[in-house]
Parts: sequence; C-alpha cells; structure tokens
Amino acid sequence: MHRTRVRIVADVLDANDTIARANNEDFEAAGVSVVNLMSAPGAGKTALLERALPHLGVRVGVLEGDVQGTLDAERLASLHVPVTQIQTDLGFGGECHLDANMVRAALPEVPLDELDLLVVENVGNLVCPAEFRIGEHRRAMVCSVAEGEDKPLKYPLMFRACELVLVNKIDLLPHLEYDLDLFLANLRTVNPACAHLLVSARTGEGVEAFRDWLRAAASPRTPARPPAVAPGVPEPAR
Ligand SMILES: Nc1nc2c(ncn2[C@@H]2O[C@H](COP(=O)(O)OP(=O)(O)OP(=O)(O)O)[C@@H](O)[C@H]2O)c(=O)[nH]1
Ligand SMILES: [Mg+2]
Repeated sequence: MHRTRVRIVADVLDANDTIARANNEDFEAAGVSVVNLMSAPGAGKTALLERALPHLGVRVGVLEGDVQGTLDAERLASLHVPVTQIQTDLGFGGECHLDANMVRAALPEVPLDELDLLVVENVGNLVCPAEFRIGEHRRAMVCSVAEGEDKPLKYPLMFRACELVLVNKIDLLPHLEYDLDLFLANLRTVNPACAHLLVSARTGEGVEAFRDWLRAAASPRTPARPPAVAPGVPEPAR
C-alpha cells in the first residue's frame, strides 16, 4: 500500500518535470529568465515585488499564483508591469502550489516577447511549491522574521530548494524576540550554500540588493548557480 503511493507520487513528479522542461524550452527560446518566488502565506512576496520592480531597469512581468482572487495581481498591475493570474481554484482543484501544467496553461497569456525576466509569485505555502518545478531558472523564497527562527529545520525541503532566502520584515526586529543569528545557523544547517538578504518591504532596506539579484537573474550572460536540491526534488529544467 505504502509502496504504491510512493510510486504514484514519483510518476506525478516525473510527468511534471517533463512539462517543466517544455516550459523551460519556451522561456529559453524567448530569451526570458524565470524566477520562482515562494514563501508561507503573508511573508511579503507581493510587498517585496511592489518595492523592487519599479526602477529595476529590465523588462519584467509577473505570473501570479493564488488559490482564489486577483488581489495581488491588481496590486502588481498598478506598477504597469504585465501580470498574468493563475487561480488554482479554477480547473486545478484549488491546489496549494503551482505546477508545470498550470504554468503551461497560462503561457499563451504571458507576453514573453516583451520580457527579459518573469517572476512567478507562487501560492503561499511552505511545503508543496518546493516539490514542483515549473520550468524556472532560479528559485528564491521569502521568510519573514515574524515566522520564527526554526522554519529551516521544520520545512527543510523549501529551504534546500532555493538559492536565495529574503529575510523580510526586519523593521519588526525591535519588537520581536527573534534570534537572527539562530535563524541563519538553522539555514546553514539545511542549505549551507544558500545566500540570504536582510530586507524590509516596509522601509525599503535591502531592496536594492534584491534588485541587483533580480538584474543578475535577468542577464543571460550571468550563469545561474544551480540551486541546492533535496533528494527527491526534480532537477532544474536546464
Ligand atoms: N512590517 C512589515 N510588514 C510587511 C513587510 N512586508 C510585508 N508586510 C505586510 O505583511 C502582509 C503580507 O504581505 P504580502 O506581500 O501580501 O505577503 P505575500 O507573501 O504576498 O502573501 P500571499 O500572497 O497571501 O502568500 C501585508 O500586510 C504587508 O503589508 C515588511 O517588510 N514589514
Ligand atoms: Mg502575495
């Protein structure tokens, strides 16, 4: 019984990986670099994008993943960047993550010819998004200081799957009993190669460093360092 279930999960991930490779080929053909941005709900993905995308200096678009609604897409569209919404409630069973097939279904609506960089804001969830490649080149996550220092140890797959952790809401540090050094030690324990940036979408601190990272991600001349991948996580699609 247990073995059957494992087999089915492996098959699903294999099928996802095949579609992710097709997505990646389309991105490559269009010369678009793709960043998969993940986090727990409310960590500040949209708020950081609202801060960072203006003055980025590259042609950027957003693929917005939510279970329901268009609230984040509307926030980002007000920046006058092209935004395409995926609602997993519509035809995808209300999934708590984006997968390669959902992204593929949305691609006809994404103006790839007009972009250098596509940021995919994944559905807020600290587990499932890390399991599904979508054809991206780079994976980053936001972890806010309000979430506690223990999150890398409790959700290691997500932290291992990413090459950058944005430690957000640092403006709140004076009001919290949060041990930043302990969080960074926990991050090193699960993913020693992972970079991090201390940021605040509220004050703008660290946002220019995030812009620099996005600019480097957008440049086809900058070789992407392959993210550390946990056993069982499909390899990047290129
Ligand atoms: N104090 C403080 N609040 C922040 C910061 N960044 C985001 N917030 C607040 O945190 C809440 C959630 O931010 P969002 O940007 O919507 O978070 P998200 O990760 O996009 O959330 P989902 O898309 O629902 O997963 C909002 O009320 C933001 O104003 C920050 O740096 N400091
Ligand atoms: Mg959001």
